[in-house]
Amino acid sequence: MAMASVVPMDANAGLVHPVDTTLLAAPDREIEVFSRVSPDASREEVLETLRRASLEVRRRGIQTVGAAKAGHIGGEFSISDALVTLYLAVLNVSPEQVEAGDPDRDRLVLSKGHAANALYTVLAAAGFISPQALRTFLQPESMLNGHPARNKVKAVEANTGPLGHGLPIAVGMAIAGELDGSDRRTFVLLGDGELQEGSNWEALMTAGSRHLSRLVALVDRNRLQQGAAVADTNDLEPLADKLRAFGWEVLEVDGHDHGALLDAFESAPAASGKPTFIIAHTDKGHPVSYMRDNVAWHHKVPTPEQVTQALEELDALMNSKETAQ
Ligand SMILES: Cc1ncc(C[n+]2csc(CCOP(=O)(O)OP(=O)(O)O)c2C)c(N)n1
Ligand SMILES: [Mg+2]
Repeated sequence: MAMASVVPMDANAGLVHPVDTTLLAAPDREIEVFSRVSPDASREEVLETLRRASLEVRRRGIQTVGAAKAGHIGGEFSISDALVTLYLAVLNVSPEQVEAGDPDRDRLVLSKGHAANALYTVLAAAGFISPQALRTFLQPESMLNGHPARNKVKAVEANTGPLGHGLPIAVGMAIAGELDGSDRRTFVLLGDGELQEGSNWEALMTAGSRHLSRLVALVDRNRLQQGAAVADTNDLEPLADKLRAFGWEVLEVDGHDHGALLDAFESAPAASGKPTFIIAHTDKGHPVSYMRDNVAWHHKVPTPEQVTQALEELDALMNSKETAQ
């Protein structure tokens, strides 16, 4: 019998057990680890790194879901560009800061916690967890649960999964940052279907009335929730007007355009002193042809043939040097 190879979870010793990495099929290659973009890099270089990293993250992400036979690939692909932009070019957070518990590190809350696999893959690409750990996704005793758990992964700032909790948590974090006199920023990523949860609107009201200028929320506006369109379930429009009425600075961007995302994130804190809300227009499943904008892919599992096709499409985009838009 072959010896099982085991991933030591150094950063989480005592919290999680080592997991047998032979449980999930190995990918065709481990994900590349990108360092945070250098402050000296040109904008062109920054955007090229984000473009490549976003394709790599999707490549590895669909292999993980295919191997684990579970996941939320559509909503993982719609939020991948925002996550990559944040971890590689925006957030003031490093693996060392997380390890040391630096109170001034920026915070990110993935409120749409069902996209956990995208978060883990970006954390691996940014050096916060080992690329090999991705092979343990959803396995018994793995630190990589189907929804992010902060007691298992140190770089995870809040447990999420039940929709409607991340924004209220982030508001609390932003208030705590002000009380601490810290310059840290708090970012929270939401789903558009998630915005139907009433708890968000209490949190939006609190953030607006308290002028939490160092709080940045982004909604993954892919127009689809689980099994139906958002507009056919409980319409959010006119969303930007509602958010402005709640005291937020509102920006609308193409959520797959790294340059636009970068500019939007960097515009906060706004001169107005209001919290910033970014409506990121995206496609669920972007950019894979059979998945894009198709509600079935909320949590459908790709067959091995569909994984292969997605890898071919992603590799073609990687090689063509075109943007994936
Ligand atoms: C309170 C709560 N109700 C229901 C669910 C089950 N659920 C998980 S994802 C999802 C759809 C969310 O849609 P959206 O926020 O638009 O996510 P995205 O399109 O970004 O995947 C639902 C209903 C949940 N996680 N939490
Ligand atoms: Mg959605």
